[in-house]
Amino acid sequence: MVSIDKAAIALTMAIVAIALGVAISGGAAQDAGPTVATSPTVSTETSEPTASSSFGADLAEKVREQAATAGQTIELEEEIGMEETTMEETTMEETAEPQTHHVEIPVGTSVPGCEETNSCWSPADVTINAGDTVHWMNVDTAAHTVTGGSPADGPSGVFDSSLVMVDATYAFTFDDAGSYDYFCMVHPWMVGSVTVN
Ligand SMILES: [Cu+2]
Repeated sequence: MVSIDKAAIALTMAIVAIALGVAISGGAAQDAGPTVATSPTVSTETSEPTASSSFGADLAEKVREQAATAGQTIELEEEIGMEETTMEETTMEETAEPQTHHVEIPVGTSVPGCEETNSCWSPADVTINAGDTVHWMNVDTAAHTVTGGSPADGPSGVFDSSLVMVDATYAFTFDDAGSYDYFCMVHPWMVGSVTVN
């Protein structure tokens, strides 16, 4: 989502930059013809030497006109850009692809201790969307299980990897929203959770 938003902002900025260039060149072309000199007591806004010079006054007028035109163009483009961003986000939600979330079974979890820092799984708690998959990888030097439920209540039956050997993996797709505690049946201090939105 973040990269999409950045892309949308970059696109909008590019559109504005192009529109600004067109507005300025268009304004310059319009002003290329005979210009009507207006009041000589013009600007304190520009640093052009305006003193008693009708050319300077004309130039200041042109600069102000171009600035005004460019300002209007930018406002218009910003509105268009915001609409495009909203449409993209809506489309993203409708077509959101299922994601895979990775959890490692870290080294050293076959002896107690990791539970003190909630690090028996890395990460121990993950939050996903319905339809997403969690993929566990055992990078420890011992076998473990990924078993839905809790040490106190036992296996829930929702998912159970059985033994996941060293360097092996287990994956489960969560189709239903809810909060799923899980643990390792070999090392019951290893507890984690998956929250499915
Ligand atoms: Cu274990």
